Amino acid sequence: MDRIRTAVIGTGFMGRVHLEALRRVENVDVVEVAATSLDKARAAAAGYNVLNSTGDWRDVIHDPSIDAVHITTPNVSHFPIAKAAFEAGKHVLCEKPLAMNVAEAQELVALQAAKKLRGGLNHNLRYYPMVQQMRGMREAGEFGEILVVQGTYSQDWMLYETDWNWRVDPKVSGPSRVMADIGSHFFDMAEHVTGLQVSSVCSDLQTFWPTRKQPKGGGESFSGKLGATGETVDTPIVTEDFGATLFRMGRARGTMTASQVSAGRKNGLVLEIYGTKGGATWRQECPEELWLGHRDTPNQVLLKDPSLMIEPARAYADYPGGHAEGYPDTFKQLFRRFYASISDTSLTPDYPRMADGLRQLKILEAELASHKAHAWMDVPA
Ligand code: SOE
Repeated sequence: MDRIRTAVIGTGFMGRVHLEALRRVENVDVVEVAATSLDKARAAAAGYNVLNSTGDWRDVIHDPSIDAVHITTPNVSHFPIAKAAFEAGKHVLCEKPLAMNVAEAQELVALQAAKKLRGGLNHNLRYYPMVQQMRGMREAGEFGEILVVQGTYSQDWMLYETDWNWRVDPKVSGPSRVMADIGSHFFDMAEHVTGLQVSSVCSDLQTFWPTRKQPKGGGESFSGKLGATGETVDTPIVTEDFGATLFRMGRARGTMTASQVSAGRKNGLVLEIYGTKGGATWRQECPEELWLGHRDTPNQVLLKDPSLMIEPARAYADYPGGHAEGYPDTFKQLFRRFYASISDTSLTPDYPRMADGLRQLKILEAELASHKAHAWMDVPA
């Protein structure tokens, strides 16, 4: 099998997770790391044994020997980098959200199709084995017709006025924070698992901290008590700390909340689905378990074990029962499938695509419009 030469652009929390996961993809060599400074790029490259580094992402784009790029930079640069990469003939795996708005995302979807390149979007959370088990069981009809979809994505890392990260700046992150950053994971998973599409939304957003104390030296994601200390500037905040959405998926009905201020919840994505024959609940904080709900017999908890999983889901579990697979493994599963589709152009992509990124931005724009108008909004197909 030909080896694929790839580069990672961005060396924050996500860049490091991508670099690590890429080392677990058999036919890929990471040949360059790009950051906003050469020093940062060198430090990340050294940590993952990558030979080349640059302080300018354009060097990667202009290198004809590079086949694919991973974009793990703050949101505002996803669009220009992805556009330049497609124009230069490179496959793109982009962090979410795909772009700052629907119009940019539409341009990327069209460009990728015109160039006949592969484009993946990192909604990695689909690839926990027990999420695939839930999807496989739903496809096999085990829950019957899905009636109710409920859940949350709750975190606490932005609870205090002193918590700071680039995601609070709308010029860098976009007009929404929690709905774009984590609400989008909930909806991607809800649609992926149920096979239904969100058709309309009614949303309420809240910014609890109208100003935050911005550290003069910047702040890291999830730094919590280890966060920056020292001089700060009081900075006005316009993006939401919390959001709630009522939604319709055709005949099915649902509710979700997304929060970065829920004390004690570290990465609490919960998806509950209830159908005419049974229900299921998956929790990211206990990802190896799937709760199965029954009306007339005792409920069950299925612990991940490939030998007990439904056939299509088994391929997403690489370890035996009792050998936990977690967050970093979801990246490995997604990247393997992305690179397999580059090696074998006849493969139908089995990973979130540019179109899925566009879909999430359509849901997001409907949520923002709904909050503003205090009204239900339809989500265009
Ligand atoms: C921050 O809220 C964040 O890192 C998200 O950006 C990720 O997508 C999610 O997986 C964990 O939380």
